[in-house]
Amino acid sequence: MSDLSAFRRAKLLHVFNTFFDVNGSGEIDEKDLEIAIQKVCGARGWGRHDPHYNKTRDALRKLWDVLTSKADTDHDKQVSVEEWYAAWRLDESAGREWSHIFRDLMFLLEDASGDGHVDVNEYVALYTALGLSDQQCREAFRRVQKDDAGEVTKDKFDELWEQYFHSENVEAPGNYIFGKFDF
Ligand SMILES: [Ca+2]
Ligand SMILES: [Ca+2]
Ligand SMILES: [Ca+2]
Repeated sequence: MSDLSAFRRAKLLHVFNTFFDVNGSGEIDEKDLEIAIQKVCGARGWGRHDPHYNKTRDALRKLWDVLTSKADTDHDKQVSVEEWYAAWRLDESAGREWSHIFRDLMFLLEDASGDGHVDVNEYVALYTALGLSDQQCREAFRRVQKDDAGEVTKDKFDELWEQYFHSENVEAPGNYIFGKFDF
């Protein structure tokens, strides 16, 4: 993985740890998926009979399928950190088709109200559910939307996503889209 910089690896590892390896086992597997569904829906007050619950579960399952289809190259039904890095490197040379599917699903998850914008409450609710502190999330969101009016549209999200996953610029606002600001 020598051609991924330490900075980009740190950003990738944050998403791996926060979003996917929810139980901290060092690998992503189906157990993490179930916990993530419970955490995200629980934090938003969506019980099993809420239509939002099904929508979130379906989005997370799809995200999981997209992730494993690309990254689990040794087919052990787990994604290791090295497999995760390798998937991102491969995607860069393959036109980023995979990461764009991934990106669109992430936006669906973040925009809990479905109005096409991510606002501060949606952002903070999601990342605190995944274990980040409220204070850290608020500061990260403040930096994300520095030049905007307090909400992140899909177009803006796409731009920030590119910065997060592909930029070496430590000042880019996109570095803060996953609830963390101190890389
Ligand atoms: Ca795990
Ligand atoms: Ca694997
Ligand atoms: Ca929204």
